[in-house]
Amino acid sequence: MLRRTDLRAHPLPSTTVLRGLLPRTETDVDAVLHQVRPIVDAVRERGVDAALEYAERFDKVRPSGIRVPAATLRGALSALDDGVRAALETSIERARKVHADQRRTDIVTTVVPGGTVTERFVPVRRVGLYVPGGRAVYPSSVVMNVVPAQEAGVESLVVASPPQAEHGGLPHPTILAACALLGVEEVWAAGGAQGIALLAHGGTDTDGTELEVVDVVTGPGNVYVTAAKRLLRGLIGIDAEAGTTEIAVLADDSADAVHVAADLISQAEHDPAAASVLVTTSDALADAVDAELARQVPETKHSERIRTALTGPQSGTVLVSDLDDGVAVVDAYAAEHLEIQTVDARAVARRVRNAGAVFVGPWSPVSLGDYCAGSNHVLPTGGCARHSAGLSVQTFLRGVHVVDYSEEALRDVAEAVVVLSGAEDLPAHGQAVTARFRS
Ligand code: HSO
Ligand code: ZN
Repeated sequence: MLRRTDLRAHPLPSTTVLRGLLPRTETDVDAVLHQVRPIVDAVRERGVDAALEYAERFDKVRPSGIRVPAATLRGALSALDDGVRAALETSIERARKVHADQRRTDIVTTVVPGGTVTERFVPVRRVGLYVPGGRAVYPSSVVMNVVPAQEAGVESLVVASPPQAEHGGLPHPTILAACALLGVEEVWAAGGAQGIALLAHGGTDTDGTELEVVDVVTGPGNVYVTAAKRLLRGLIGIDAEAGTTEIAVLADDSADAVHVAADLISQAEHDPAAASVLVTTSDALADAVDAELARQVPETKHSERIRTALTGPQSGTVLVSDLDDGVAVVDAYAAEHLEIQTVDARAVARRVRNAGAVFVGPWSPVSLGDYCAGSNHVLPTGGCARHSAGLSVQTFLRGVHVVDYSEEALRDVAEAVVVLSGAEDLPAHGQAVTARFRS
C-alpha cells in the first residue's frame, strides 16, 4: 500500500538531496496570505464587528458575543461524560507533572567579583491559546496548550475556538468542558484568521466589555490560521507552525508489523493529507507492514481518509542499507513524531537529532503521546523539527538578562569598553563609562 523509495543502491546522498527524495508535501501558507491579509486588516480596523462578519461567512453562524459566559463553561463541564472526564484528568495530571519539571530557575553568573549577570525567566503576561474546530474536536489539544502556559506562570490566558453552528454559535461543548476542567475562565467563540487577529488586536465585545490583546498565540490550526499567525508575528509571539500530522517509524526486522501498521494508521486518521513514513532496513518488514495495512485499514472507522493519507505522495516506505543510513534519513526528514522500533531502540534514539518527539521501543506508541504520556503533542511539522521544538513551558518564558556591576567591577573593565566603543566609532558609549570615574 505504501509507495517505496529504495536508497540502498548507492551511498546516501547529502541532506539537501535527501530532503528532495523523501515523501513530503508542504502546505503552502504563502499561497493564502493574500486572502488572509484583508481579514487581519479588517479585524484591526473594525474589531469584533469584522470578526463576527467573518464568522457568519466561514463558520456559518454569528455568535451573540465573543466571550463565552462563565455559566456556559460550568454547564459544559457538568454535562461531560464521566469516562471522558476521568481520562482527561489522567491526561492533565501527567502533563502537569512533566511541564512542572520544565520550570526554570534563574541562573546567576558571577562574571567577576562584584559583577553578575542573572538570567531571569519571566513568563509572558497574557497568552491566547487556539483550539481548532473543523473535522475533529480535540479536547486533548486544550490540555496540551493550557498546561504549559499555566505551569510557566502565565497570569492571564484565553482560549479561542471557532463558533459552531450546531452549538448555537459557541465552541464545541467538549472544548468548553476541557477548559472548565483546567480552570480556564476566559474562552472566546472566535476562530480562523479572524480569531487570531482578534487575539492580536483586541476589541470590544457585543456587551461592551473589553477583549484584551495577548502577547503570545499558540496552538495548531488550518492553513488560514497559520497564515494569520505568520502575518501577525512580531506584534505577537507565536509557536512553531503546526501543519498536518506526520509520523515516521524507524524499524528493523525485529519490529512487529502489526504494531507498526497500527501506528502508521493512527496518525493517518487525522487527515487525508497526513503523512505516514516507514524507514526500514528490512524488505520483509516492509512487506509485512503492507500486508497488515491492507488488513487493518478496512477495519478502521475512517478508512477512506486513512487510505487517502497512506497512498498519497506524502506517505511511503523508505528502504535503507543499515541503521546508520536510517538515522540519517529520519534526521533529514525531521518528523513531527518519530518512533524507534529496532533492537536497542534507546541507543538508536539517542543518535537522532531532528524530531518533534521521539517514541522509544515497542511500548511507546505515538497515540500514547497524543493523550496520556505527559509529553506535549503540539509539535513542529513539515521539517520544522530541524530548528524548532514543540510546545513547552519554555514557549511562554523569556530569559531576561539582569546586569548588576559594582563600581570596582565597572572600573576594572572600563578600558575594554572604551577601546571597543572607539573601534566602532561610537565614542559616547565609552564616555558613559569614563564619566563615572572623572574625579
Ligand atoms: N497527533 C496530533 C495530536 C492529537 N492526536 C490530538 C489526537 N488528538 C498532533 O500531534
Ligand atoms: Zn494524533
